[in-house]
Amino acid sequence: MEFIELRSDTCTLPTKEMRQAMAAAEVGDDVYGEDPTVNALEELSADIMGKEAALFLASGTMANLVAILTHCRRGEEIILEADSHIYYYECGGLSALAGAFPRPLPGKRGFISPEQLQQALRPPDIHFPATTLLCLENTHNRGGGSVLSVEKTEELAAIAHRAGLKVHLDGARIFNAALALDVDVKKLAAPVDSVMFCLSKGLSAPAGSILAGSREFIEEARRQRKLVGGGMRQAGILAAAGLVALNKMRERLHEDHEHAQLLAAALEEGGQFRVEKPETNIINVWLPAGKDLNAFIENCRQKGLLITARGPGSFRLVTNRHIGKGEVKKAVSILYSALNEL
Ligand code: TLP
Repeated sequence: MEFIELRSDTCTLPTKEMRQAMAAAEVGDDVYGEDPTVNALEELSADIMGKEAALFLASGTMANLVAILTHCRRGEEIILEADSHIYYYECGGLSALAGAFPRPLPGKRGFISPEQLQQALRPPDIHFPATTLLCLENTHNRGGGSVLSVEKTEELAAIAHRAGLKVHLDGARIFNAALALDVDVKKLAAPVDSVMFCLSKGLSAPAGSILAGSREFIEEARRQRKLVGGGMRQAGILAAAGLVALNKMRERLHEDHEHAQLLAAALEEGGQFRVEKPETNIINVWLPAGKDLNAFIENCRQKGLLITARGPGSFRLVTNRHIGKGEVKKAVSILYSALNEL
């Protein structure tokens, strides 16, 4: 059966151009810094983010972990939002592997307020861990692809910096955020010390994420990447697809946002689901009270639609390159028939 794929934009397949670039990629040993394609991808990434340097990593999870290992020592406290990907979906790696101590704050659609951050900052005292890092996420995954403005990013980063913290931005979908805000992505990255973004989500590369920051930060991050086994040798094969992703695929993300709007509006029209208004390509949806979420997801699968649970009674739809207007229409009809059969 041909499935309609709304589980995640991570499921996007590489384009023909990516596969050709991968086959033709010039490669070398990247641990020696000798892979020209990885070097080109890192240079382009740093340039796009407006940072001094960048590093290619296997995944977004690894890039966030390496950022934390580079910014923090064991026992230090990280302030982050309670639904953030780093806290919620990364196997507790910040503690298990980096030895950091998380201070999760509840946010609104993924974002904490400047007041909350201010209140969470405690004066130096031997009872408290040293707080050294603030992590932000833009767009926010569990917030339903919600977007943090340049001004809010600046405000939160300024409070953190005044208190001596560094700021890391999980920008897995930062190009979606920049598009929704109609700003250059550099403006979203400028207030933070490090930024991570994924090549393998809406941009459709088969694998890979980038961490960008100051030259000094990236030099140390390169060592931390080696520590976690992330030195990948002839990684230019993957970086070649990443270059196509950055050069060719950013310009089509607006289609995913438009399809998310269409999908949300059509679902809402039926009146049975509670649908959160999408800001980018992720839609959070709630089933009517008392309906069995697992049975609903299985019904959808049997009818050819793939979706994922996000919490009790709630699921997520993520538009991506493989979803056009036809798929949106079909998905809405499957979602309603799957609900009516419960
Ligand atoms: N998110 C995945 C799942 O892990 C939930 C998805 O399907 O959305 N930061 C953010 C904000 C993310 O959404 C993700 C992936 C990551 C980091 C991790 O990236 P990968 O999957 O490359 O490790």
